Amino acid sequence: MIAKVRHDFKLMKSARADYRSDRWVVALILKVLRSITPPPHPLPMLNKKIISTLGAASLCAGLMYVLTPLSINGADVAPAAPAAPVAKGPPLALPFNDDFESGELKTDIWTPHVANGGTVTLVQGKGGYGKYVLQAHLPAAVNRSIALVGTTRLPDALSSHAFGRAYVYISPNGPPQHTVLTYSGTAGWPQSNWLEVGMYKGAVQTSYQQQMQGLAREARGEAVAFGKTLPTGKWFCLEWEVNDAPDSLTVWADGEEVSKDVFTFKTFGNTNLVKGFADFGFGVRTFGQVPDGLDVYYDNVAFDSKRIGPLKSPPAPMPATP
Ligand SMILES: [Ca+2]
Repeated sequence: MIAKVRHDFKLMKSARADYRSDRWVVALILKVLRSITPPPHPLPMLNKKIISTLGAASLCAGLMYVLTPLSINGADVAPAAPAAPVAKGPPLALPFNDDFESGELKTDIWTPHVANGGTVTLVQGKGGYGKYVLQAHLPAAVNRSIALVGTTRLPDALSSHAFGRAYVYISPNGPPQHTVLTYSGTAGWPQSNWLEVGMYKGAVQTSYQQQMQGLAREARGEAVAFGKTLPTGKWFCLEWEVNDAPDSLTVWADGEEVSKDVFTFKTFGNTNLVKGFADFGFGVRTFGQVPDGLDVYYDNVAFDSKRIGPLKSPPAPMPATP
């Protein structure tokens, strides 16, 4: 019961809910004021000011609603990043694993999706496994930066049901707004449909995102769920299971289940919403700003048709910075 109340409270706190609620309240206040202040009124000028102020606020809210991308707390329907050459090649063999020991991003597999100062690079000296890990970096105080990579070389065996595993280090912590870590969906991200592992105020936020190109505005949007807190400041094993029948997502952190949800989207139901996993991506993307910047490191990013599980040896800790 308590968990249900906390879950509902988080949903109510979502930007979309707050925003729509604000618009409804402003409209209601305007209606009441107009009904109780028929002309002539003892204080016509005062009421005129109140009504004109609220009217202006309502107009601004309306304009914001029109001009703001459809999903305030979720995916931006506008193109999120300059188009990069899409990595092409035959479907990847399973199980697939990238330990990044190539020292350079394998651009025949991974297509960078970066924008607004976000960067994706292979770096050394951060612990994990071997020499290299992938660093997805968002700069401080920049709006809506993106540092993701994706591959469209998923084999057909993963089209309706897939598992992923990655070693992840989040530094310094989960930002207060919706933050993306992985997506699994149709080709063409961000104008696609996908199941997402993300964060919200440091806890897991998973979602189904229906943003496929060509969809009507009312057919776009998201269904969101919340889970337990993710570790920060340490390497941990992140695992996820995505399923298109029903559309569901389970997430584990160091073997502990931190979220498990089935997504029902508007009137579209909860099965075959994605319509085939063909594009997988990871890194970090946030909506809003991160005051101190944000780094999410990855190593041994893997996917398969069955649960992969942790590696036999633990990752090396990240050395302390002098
Ligand atoms: Ca490595």
